[in-house]
Amino acid sequence: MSPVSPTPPLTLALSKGRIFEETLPLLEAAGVHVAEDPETSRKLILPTSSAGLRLLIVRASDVPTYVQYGAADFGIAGKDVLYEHEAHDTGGLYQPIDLNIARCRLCVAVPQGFDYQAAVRQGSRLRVATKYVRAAREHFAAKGVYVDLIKLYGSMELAPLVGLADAIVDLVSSGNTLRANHLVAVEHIVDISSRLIVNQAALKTRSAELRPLLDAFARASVA
Ligand code: PRT
Ligand code: MG
Repeated sequence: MSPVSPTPPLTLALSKGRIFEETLPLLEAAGVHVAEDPETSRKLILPTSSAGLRLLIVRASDVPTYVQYGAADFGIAGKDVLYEHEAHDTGGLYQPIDLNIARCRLCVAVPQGFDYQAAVRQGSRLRVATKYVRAAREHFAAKGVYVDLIKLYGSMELAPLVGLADAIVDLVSSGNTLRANHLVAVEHIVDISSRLIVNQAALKTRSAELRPLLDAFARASVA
């Protein structure tokens, strides 16, 4: 008799922090428990109560890459991350479900007292700092506003305070970070939430295992 190799568990890629925390109830709805907390455990691969599912803890912006190359079968990523990822890489990713978690909005913000509307009316060329270069470029192009985009990888709120930029394009949820840095949102670009993404090959070859999880996530995310 030839030995039968066991099927490897399905691998779900996601980031620690808000996405991990808001995914736990969705996993519970699918009957899956996660015993370890990635904030305290240093493990990057977390087992679950299901032998058929493990979690891969990666940077939020790396989730689409792991799923696209099949290192993870599926993953959870914000629309902000997916939109920027698609700017340089398309294909290989199927996006079946809006999970409605980690909700926020992408906004243009400026220092309190800066007359953004007047600057736009006068056709001033604005310096805008952002991590979301594709979304920002398309937003200002659609409005016909001239901008010089400055790519940053975090703490965009600092840029206008130290003269690096006139404005920022960043995610806002409670608004506390803007307020604490004397900034104000002047334009709402788009609402953001997180989507489930699935590797296209895995969707075909492992659909029997994936389907019950996708169905449970879809039911729990509208509840
Ligand atoms: O932190 P890291 O550089 O590793 O990556 P990341 O910032 O992309 O990851 P993480 O875990 O912070 O965010 C993961 C995803 O959560 C994002 O891709 C968004 O889709 C979503 N999300 C929801 C948010 C927020 N809400 C949010 N408020 N991501 C970031 N923020 C930041 C925002 O950039 C700003 O600095 O929180 C600050 C504003 O929050 P408020 O509550 O003060 O308005
Ligand atoms: Mg962050």
